[in-house]
Amino acid sequence: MHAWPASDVPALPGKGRDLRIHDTATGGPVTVDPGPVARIYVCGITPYDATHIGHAATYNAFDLVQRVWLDTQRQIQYVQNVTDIDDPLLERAARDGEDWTGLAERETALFREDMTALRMLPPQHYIGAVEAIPGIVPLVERLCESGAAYVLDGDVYFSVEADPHFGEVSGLDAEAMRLLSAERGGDPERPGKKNPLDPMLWMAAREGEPDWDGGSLGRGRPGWHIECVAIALDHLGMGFDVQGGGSDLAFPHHEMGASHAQALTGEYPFAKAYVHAGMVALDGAKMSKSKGNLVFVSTLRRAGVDPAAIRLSLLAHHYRADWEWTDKVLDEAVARLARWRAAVSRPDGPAAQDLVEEVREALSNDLDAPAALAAVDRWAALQESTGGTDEGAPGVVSRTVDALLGVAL
Ligand code: 5CA
Ligand code: ZN
Repeated sequence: MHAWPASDVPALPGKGRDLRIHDTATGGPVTVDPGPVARIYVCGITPYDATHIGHAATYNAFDLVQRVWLDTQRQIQYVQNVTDIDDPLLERAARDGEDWTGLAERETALFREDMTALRMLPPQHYIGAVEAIPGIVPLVERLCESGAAYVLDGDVYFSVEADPHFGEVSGLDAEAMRLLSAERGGDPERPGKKNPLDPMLWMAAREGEPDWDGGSLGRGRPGWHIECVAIALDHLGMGFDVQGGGSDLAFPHHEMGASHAQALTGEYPFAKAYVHAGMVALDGAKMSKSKGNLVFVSTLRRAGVDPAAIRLSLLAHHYRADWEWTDKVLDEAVARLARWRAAVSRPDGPAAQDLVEEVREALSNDLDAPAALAAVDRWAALQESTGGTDEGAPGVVSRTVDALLGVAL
């Protein structure tokens, strides 16, 4: 699939800093030390509805990861998927009497527009589940041959016991895993499974649902976790730097993905760091397509909200925090954007070298965007109260905010 256009990332004076980030698997901060090419996989959308603020907040976190890396002169291999075949997509298409492919294409196109408007850097490889099927089938066949997978009434399951490291990504106990598995697409109650947690790798063709050639597996469609594993292994290989998503993906999705890949390759780990963003809520509950309590990026844009203000709303919250979207959040971002734009509109101002370093330090410290905003606020307040004589300082501030925060002033 094609991704979306990249906005320019200006180069900044001085030297970027290495990223320290919270890794779910170790439960603490790790210094990510990629080689000259940093490798990141971020789980993409299931395109049955428009991009909401929760999605945007999660993609914002991983956009910051890239901006910190780019500031250290690294190249980036960024891969993102689109889950363009899965139960929720088929259910929504059936509910609305619509063709599921049309629904997926339309919502993916809208996602691209939203990401472009928000100045999120595009992945180098943007891959749909459907186009990944020819690569998924041989992986499932290999898991079957090695005894890491088994067949139950035509469906193929992964045996979590095949990976000695199973459980290390989320660190959850068996009971917590069982509850989350039932909530998030698993089927722990299905009789005949070796372990109730075992996830499906390949679902045999169902009446009235789309299916594909699965070689020795028979016709069917892929499970969710193997989709991301196949795409990540194909474009990044084992031991890539960061796997990212919202905190609801830590279990089962990232746990199972790591186990699939580790059982397949005999290598460890799948990703060096598993990074998870907090959940954005609306009216007291997690924003989710299934609940319908959503604020869409596209709706805000159509109402004339500046995408830079939407982005500042996201940046005002630490990526690991759970937070609530309110009108006040947006109003404050709109006011901040106006203050910053006024401050950089003059040809001179207070010196900006310290500011560049403060923003770098904040972001390298587990992506502390609120601290970065506070640093820019201080400069803008100084500009407003006393001004300054440094020629070109406003330009440096503008480029810093653009390069490291993705906000065009
Ligand atoms: N296609 C899969 C990943 S392979 C999927 O989870 N799609 S999704 O459309 O449901 O979510 C896309 C991303 O947005 C995921 O990283 C998910 O964790 C994140 N996300 C979903 N809801 C929220 C929310 N309310 N707040 C923050 N992030 C969210
Ligand atoms: Zn995924």
